[in-house]
Amino acid sequence: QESRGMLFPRESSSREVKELNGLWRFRADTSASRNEGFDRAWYKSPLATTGPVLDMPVPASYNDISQDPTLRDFIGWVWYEREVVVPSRWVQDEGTRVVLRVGSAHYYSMVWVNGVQVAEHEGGHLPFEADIGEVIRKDPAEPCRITIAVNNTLTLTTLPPGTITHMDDRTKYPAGYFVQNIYFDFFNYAGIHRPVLLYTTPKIYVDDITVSTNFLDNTGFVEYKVSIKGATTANLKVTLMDKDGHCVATSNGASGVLKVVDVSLWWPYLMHDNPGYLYSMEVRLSAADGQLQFEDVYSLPVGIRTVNVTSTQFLINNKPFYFHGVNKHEDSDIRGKGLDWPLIVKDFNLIKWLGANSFRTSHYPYAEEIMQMCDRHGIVVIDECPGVGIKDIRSFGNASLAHHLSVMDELVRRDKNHPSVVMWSVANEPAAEMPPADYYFKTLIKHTKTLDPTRPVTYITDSNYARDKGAPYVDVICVNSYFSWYHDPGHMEVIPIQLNTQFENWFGKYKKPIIQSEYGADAVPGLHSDPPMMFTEEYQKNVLKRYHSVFDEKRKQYVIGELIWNFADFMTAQGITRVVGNKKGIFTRQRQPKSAAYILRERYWRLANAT
Ligand code: GCB
Repeated sequence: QESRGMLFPRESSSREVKELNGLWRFRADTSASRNEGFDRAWYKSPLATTGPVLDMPVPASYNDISQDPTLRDFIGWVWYEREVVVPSRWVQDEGTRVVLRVGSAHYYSMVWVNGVQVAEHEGGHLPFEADIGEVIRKDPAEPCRITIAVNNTLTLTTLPPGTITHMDDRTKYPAGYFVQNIYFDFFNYAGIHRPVLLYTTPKIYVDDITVSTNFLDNTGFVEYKVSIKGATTANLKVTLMDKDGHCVATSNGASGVLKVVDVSLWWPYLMHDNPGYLYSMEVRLSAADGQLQFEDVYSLPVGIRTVNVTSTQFLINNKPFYFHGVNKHEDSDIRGKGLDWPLIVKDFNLIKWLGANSFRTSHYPYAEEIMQMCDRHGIVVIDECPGVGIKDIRSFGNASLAHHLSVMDELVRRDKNHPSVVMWSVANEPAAEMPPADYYFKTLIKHTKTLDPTRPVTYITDSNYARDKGAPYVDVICVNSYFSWYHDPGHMEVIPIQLNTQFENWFGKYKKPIIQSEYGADAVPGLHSDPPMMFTEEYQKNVLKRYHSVFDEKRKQYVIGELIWNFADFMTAQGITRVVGNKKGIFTRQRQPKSAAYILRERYWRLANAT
């Protein structure tokens, strides 16, 4: 794919948006070859002419929508299709660019418009686009038919990685039987997970904007860079507006610095009584092509803040920030990983009810709509890429690394302007003790810092502190541990000594601040016992309390955060340690509190009031 900006599609006086959410036609390619759709070119004619179709909502995972068990666990290509009425002024005006955008589809996607391929993209969780003006103008009378084929197969070089095992023993398995192995602990939901839409820009347009911010005393600075496409030169006028729409600074040209007197900084909520302050940066392009004049307008929300890391602290706007928050998943009943506004708003209400000030996007980038909510509400984000389950030594090879680097390109391009994002996480629990992990993480972290020199970079580890090959390259040490769960199950009394040792070892060796990036215990809601036993609400509650007393001691020194695993119960692959999913949520999957939620709520509000 050509290098292009990934500005979130926003309407403006020069841009229109048309959402394509709702019902699409759908078919899984269950043929033995798993390739009938390509052999018979299902994209060439309407899907209903080549076989049966189902109704499928977009956005949503397809897995839990039907009663068909083969669709729930399907591996391979599925086909989506719908027709769109394109406004005729979009088609007739050659000066209008028409773009098709997919918010995300898991995992590998190919897109056709009226049978012509327009896009191909590897990776879920991140958006991709295609210009389709040329195709729809070929035959303006034809309805615009969009076909999207999505394949959820994971291999050693995908991110996350996986493997396929073919079962050839005919006494045990039917012909052609195979399974998808994964090395991460959440269900491999698939399909079109985020909104699909069409939007327009003029053919000379603002392609990308990058801002970085700073302040000195009462003056804020917004350094910006705009890239344009469709022409080599254009006039650019940049205006920064405050919340009330008053202009506070202006500039001309493709790059510059906007100076804001009496700046209102972007603060995390709980740290300031006017949190999540956003300016609006309006970029106005005008350019000529022969006799024709083009004007493009794009407005980017901008929060002015700084992030710094010392050997013992995480600083936002030069003030120490302590992460007391959650790890989440994009996961819920029926829609799986599909974007769902009621769920998003409910989750933000629960985050605030808890007094959580932050979350990590475990274990993949979340929807842009969620990141925008974080900006506005002042919720701090550790932005994680889908580098989860890098366990096999072959997944440290050159092809894997090259793909991982390009996923970081896409992630940073998408999220670089969010003030809520304060740190990148390039991976979760990789096999960091393997020899190739040294070069792998050195390269990956250096690359990420080149893409974005303004934010610290980390990855989340569960390796031995002395043998972790990537730790020397991170800015913040993020450690997961499950004392009295995966180790010494049932023995909560070991937590204080083991957790103390954990912190002292890591800090002693690296002299970097530490976040407890996961800890927790499964609790089946409604199971009770005293004395506490594993899987009861009491056990979960008591594990948390024992961790907390150690956090409180180390917080005065170099521990800069604690993120509970997990915000809510979530679906996983089936297995003997998972009772219809992972039950380490402090809320159920339906977002009702377990006893542990009240413990955390009390603690987080106490921490909030102490700062
Ligand atoms: C972990 C993983 C997370 C799992 C969790 C668990 O260390 O990072 O994805 O869900 O443990 O509950 O086992």
